Amino acid sequence: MKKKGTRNKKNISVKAHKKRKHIIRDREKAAQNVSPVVEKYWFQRYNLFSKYDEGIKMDEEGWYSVTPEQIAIRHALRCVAATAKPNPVVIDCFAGVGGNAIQFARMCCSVVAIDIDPKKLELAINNAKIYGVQHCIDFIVGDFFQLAPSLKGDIVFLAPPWGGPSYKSIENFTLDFLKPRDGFTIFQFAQAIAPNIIMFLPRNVDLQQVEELSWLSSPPLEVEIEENYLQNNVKGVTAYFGGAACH
Ligand code: MGP
Ligand code: SAH
Repeated sequence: MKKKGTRNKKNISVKAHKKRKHIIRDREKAAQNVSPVVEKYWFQRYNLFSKYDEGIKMDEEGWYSVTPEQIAIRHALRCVAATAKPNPVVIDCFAGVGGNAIQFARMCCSVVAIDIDPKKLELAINNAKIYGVQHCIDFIVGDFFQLAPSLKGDIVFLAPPWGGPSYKSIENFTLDFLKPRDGFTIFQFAQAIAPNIIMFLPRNVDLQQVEELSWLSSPPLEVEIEENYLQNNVKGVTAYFGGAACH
């Protein structure tokens, strides 16, 4: 038989434990400058980078834009499968804090990581060091549209800005909403680099328009579209074109 009062004591200690956990978490958040916009992504930090606690660094745009690690691994596996080469050259045209570039490098790709924001690439270099792959990545600060004509590679990876977390309030996300230029323009610049293109897009993207991107080539490129899930939630849509599509 339980002694009188045991249950109450247990409840109190569970409550105290929960309170302590909250206090520790709040201190951690404060130490890492977690703003209200970033908070929900901070709670998903180990899905974004499994090595988060080893010193991963982010800025606000990095938090809401980084490709979750398992999805970035999927993109990297598909890159390797798309070429018969042992070290394919992947051009990550909007590299951000390195979520994709790091996984490409871990799969033995040679990576060119471009971002217009020098601060992003500082963070990406820090993050690549944590995964031990900084030596496999050429980091280039610059505007993709200016650099594109001088780039050569096997696969082009495009994860451009979607316009911030409010992207999801748009019912039918047409390619015009992509930043800093519309999706058709981004795709045309990518085509000049290689006919093997991977594009990471919002889950509410207009799929008809995504298919139409393949018509920008003659004959049209093969296209394959997949939804990317993480713990039963769809996080985005990936379109594979040309040699990157499954035949
Ligand atoms: P989300 O929809 O803002 O988060 O971003 P979540 O947790 O799915 O939101 P919820 O409200 O549905 O619960 C989901 C994922 O999309 C992020 O983890 C990023 O990988 C990607 N993503 C989001 N944004 C705003 C961008 C962006 O601007 N650019 C790129 N390339 N990816 C983005
Ligand atoms: N895939 C990345 C996230 C990319 S977010 C990751 O997993 O970390 C999109 C990035 O595009 C932002 O970092 C932004 O600075 C960059 N960007 C915006 N305009 C650009 C341009 N004209 N050229 C290159 N990069 C650009």
